Amino acid sequence: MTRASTASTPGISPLRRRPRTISKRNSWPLAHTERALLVGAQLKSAGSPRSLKASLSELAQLTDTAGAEVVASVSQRLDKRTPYYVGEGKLEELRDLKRELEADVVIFDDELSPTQQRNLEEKLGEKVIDRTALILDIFARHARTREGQLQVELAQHQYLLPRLAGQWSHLERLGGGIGTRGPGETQIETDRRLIRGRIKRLNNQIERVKRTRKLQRDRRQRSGLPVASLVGYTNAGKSTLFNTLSHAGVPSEDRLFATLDPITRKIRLPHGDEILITDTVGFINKLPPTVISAFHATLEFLQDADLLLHVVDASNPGSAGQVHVVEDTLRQLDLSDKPQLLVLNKMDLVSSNGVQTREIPSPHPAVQVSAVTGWNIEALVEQIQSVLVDRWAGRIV
Ligand SMILES: Nc1nc2c(ncn2[C@@H]2O[C@H](COP(=O)(O)OP(=O)(O)OP(=O)(O)O)[C@@H](O)[C@H]2O)c(=O)[nH]1
Ligand SMILES: [Mg+2]
Repeated sequence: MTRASTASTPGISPLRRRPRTISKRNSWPLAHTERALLVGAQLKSAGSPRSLKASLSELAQLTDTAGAEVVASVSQRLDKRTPYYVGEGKLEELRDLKRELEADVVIFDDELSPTQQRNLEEKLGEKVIDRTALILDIFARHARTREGQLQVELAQHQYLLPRLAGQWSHLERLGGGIGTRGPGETQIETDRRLIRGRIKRLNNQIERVKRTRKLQRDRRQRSGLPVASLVGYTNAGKSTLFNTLSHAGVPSEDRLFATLDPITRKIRLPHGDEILITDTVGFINKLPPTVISAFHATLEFLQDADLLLHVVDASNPGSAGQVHVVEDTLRQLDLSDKPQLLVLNKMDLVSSNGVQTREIPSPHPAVQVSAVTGWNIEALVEQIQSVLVDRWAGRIV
């Protein structure tokens, strides 16, 4: 029973197999496009109906990126937390809706606790997924480099471990006896031990990759070139801007988390100075701590940046909230003190659709651009030059 529910969690590698094979077997799309029912809940004290709606529409985009079809979205504002994530009445409604719409999977817009997950599986049947598992599934599809793949696998195992532990303590609570002995019990213990061993090995492997990366960083530092790093909410246009600035052919897509692995290019500024520019994974609201910690090796290279170019999709109605999420994540990564420029991107959409530029509260200087049309890129480059070259000059003195 335990094995079945473990194996059904998308993006989570069943044990004792190589992750690549498994994630192919377990990730979307399956034989047919899966039909997904989305569920979002929010404590009334924790946010507005608008933020609940925005989060659910982001979940729909994530679901689409993962290759499933959204058949309905259900939301509820709650007075207090519940064992079923939503209230019991809503749960009945979900069960009926799932049957009626023939949904294959129910996706919840927050990380479910192991107990909530088990409770929901009991009520709704197989295939209950949370936001974290969905994000990990997308990451597993998009990781191209060895380091990216190792980090995704680490995050998946860290996500899985307490869930197995939860199932284990559930059996312990029954106090042994009929139905709790035998292969099931041994299996959970074995699984936990295997996962711990795998986590340890993954950490070692990541550590080795990190050491190689550090050598590259040292070499780069010796090259003495200043570094500008693109950061920002997923889909803000970082890779498009990277391409515009460096004439590289990095894939950019209207999809969340199109980029996962970091990339660096050298560019020459108009006055002849050379700098390095880097592109990396985007941030998202409710980015699970396991993902941030697993991606530490990738995100660590942001520490080397002399300037952060915080790219914002200015045409998005939720841009102010997205800026807030990015600033929060930068704080968690200890990067808030870095010099920063706010790059208000997609300005071509802002003017042509009559969308107003929104007030974005930020202490950093802002430049409006369009990475797609190239509009005002010179002004951005001027700003980059003035921050980086001044700093660089300051360094040699
Ligand atoms: N209209 C318009 N679209 C843009 C602009 N910049 C980027 N886009 C589009 O926005 C989508 C996302 O762009 P990306 O460059 O992949 O965004 P990203 O920030 O790298 O996204 P992730 O790697 O997924 O985090 C693509 O469809 C781009 O064509 C812009 O200035 N104007
Ligand atoms: Mg990108």
